[in-house]
Amino acid sequence: MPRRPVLADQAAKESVLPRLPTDLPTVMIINGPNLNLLGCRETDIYGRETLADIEAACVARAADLGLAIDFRQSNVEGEIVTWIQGARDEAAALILNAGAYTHTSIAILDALRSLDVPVYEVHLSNVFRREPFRHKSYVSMAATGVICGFGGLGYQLALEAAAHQLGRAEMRPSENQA
Ligand code: DHK
Repeated sequence: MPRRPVLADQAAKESVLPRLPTDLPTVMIINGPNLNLLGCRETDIYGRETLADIEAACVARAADLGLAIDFRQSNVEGEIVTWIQGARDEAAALILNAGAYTHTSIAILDALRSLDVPVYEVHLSNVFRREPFRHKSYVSMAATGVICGFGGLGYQLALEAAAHQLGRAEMRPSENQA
């Protein structure tokens, strides 16, 4: 059966995780333009995993790490800026794959600079092996760290980094077993 991409803004509206109040620290995960087309867009570069696959893997990993996630996607720069601003009050950390806005958006950089929570920049592809215009990242200028080139696994690595920085790493079941 062909894999269907997540429609634009579907990820925001139909998140696997209901937006319920939680006692767990929430990691907001924001995906930028064209990432709704993962799984059918330039699969030689981005792979066959859909955004829904990545979200499901993040939900499972976050549960292991004692974190909640709020997973979103938008093709609209201003909406991403508004979500980043919202992370000031709603999130303990932010994972951001800003797609092509990574390389162009001073508005996103300014919004990130308003945060005082850790920011993890993620890219599926290794942007440094690609065109020179992808080597410049405005997001990096405000990011705590950058993960690129590991496909969807990069999101889980970022969650792991967030768990360490938020003091949740001891929540891993493997480390709690006697
Ligand atoms: C995704 C995009 O859409 C590109 O515009 C970036 C990034 C790279 C990624 O690898 O996830 O240049």
